[in-house]
Amino acid sequence: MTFFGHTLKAGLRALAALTALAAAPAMAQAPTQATGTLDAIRARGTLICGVNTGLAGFAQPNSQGVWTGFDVEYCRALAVAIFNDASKVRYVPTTAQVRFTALQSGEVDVLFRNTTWTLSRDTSLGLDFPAINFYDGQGFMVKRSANVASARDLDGATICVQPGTTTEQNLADWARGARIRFTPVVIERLEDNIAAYLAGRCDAYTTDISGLAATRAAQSQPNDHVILPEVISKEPLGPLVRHGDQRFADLVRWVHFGLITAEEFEVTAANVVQLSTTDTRPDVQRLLGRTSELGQMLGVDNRWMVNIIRTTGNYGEIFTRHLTPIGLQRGPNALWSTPGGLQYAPPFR
Ligand SMILES: N[C@@H](CCC(=O)N[C@@H](CS)C(=O)NCC(=O)O)C(=O)O
Repeated sequence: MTFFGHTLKAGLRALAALTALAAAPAMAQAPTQATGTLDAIRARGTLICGVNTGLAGFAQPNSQGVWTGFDVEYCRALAVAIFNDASKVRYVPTTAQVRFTALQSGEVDVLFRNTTWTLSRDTSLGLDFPAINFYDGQGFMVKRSANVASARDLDGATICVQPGTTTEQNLADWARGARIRFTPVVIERLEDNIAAYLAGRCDAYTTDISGLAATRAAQSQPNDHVILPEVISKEPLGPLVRHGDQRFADLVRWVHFGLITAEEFEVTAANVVQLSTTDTRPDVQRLLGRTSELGQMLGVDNRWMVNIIRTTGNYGEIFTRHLTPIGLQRGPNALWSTPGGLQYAPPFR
């Protein structure tokens, strides 16, 4: 099976046991819980979105401090659903280790931050994963000058890895299975991790392939770095909300499904306003709120999807704008109707 043009090794464990996460702090009572997250966001006038600390293509502030990227588009889409205004978002950078606490404590309303859905996270953190918006897998990056063609050649290597991630456990599991000895160099901050890899403190850097692609693209000479062909885990990435607020979870989930459905029906940023009055396909009329009150069922305006798509574009447009430039292919993130594609949305009805 191919996966981003890489080989997904059969038989590798899908859901790694996350010993570090099992010891996560108890859920704090989120201040927004009493009235519901959506009401709290409306009362505040701003959506607070937890993102990563800066990953090209996913979430990164530009020189003017404006955040852009795939994850950022999801925050903007959600703000459009709630306020019809993509600027009503405050971005809070979170490291791998603090992200869950930030959501549990109510410091952020939602996380759009390359977070892998696992059983232990789903059950032990007081949080929920409403959707999978990016199917990923863990890989390795090495310097081209090292002349390493396969992860099998990493026997005896030092490998940089970020703590509080699925990455750490996957690495240990994979090495055991492949009978590879390695020395982990565990560094908390993303930028320090990358600096250590670049300075030669580690022979390889391991994380989600998306993170490797983002880091590689951000280098002055991306071609000096090679992402090895092995994909050693499944990393289904998606947003996270607090457990127990189903209304808000539904909204986050259906914003994602709306972006997918718009791509499926070829509704784009350029044509959505026109199609919202002229398209005769019943599915499109419902999606765009012409013959349905689906928005109202979620607690937002019935034209929510028109407003979102004209602002962010559909899923495919978001992918092309932010992830194609960092070298990622659609792979499993193609629509289900395309060979190998897994992105699928239930009906808008
Ligand atoms: N998907 C994995 C890894 C996520 C992760 O945090 N990856 C690192 C390396 S790409 C990252 O995003 N760091 C960003 C940061 O700490 O700001 C998980 O959920 O544990």
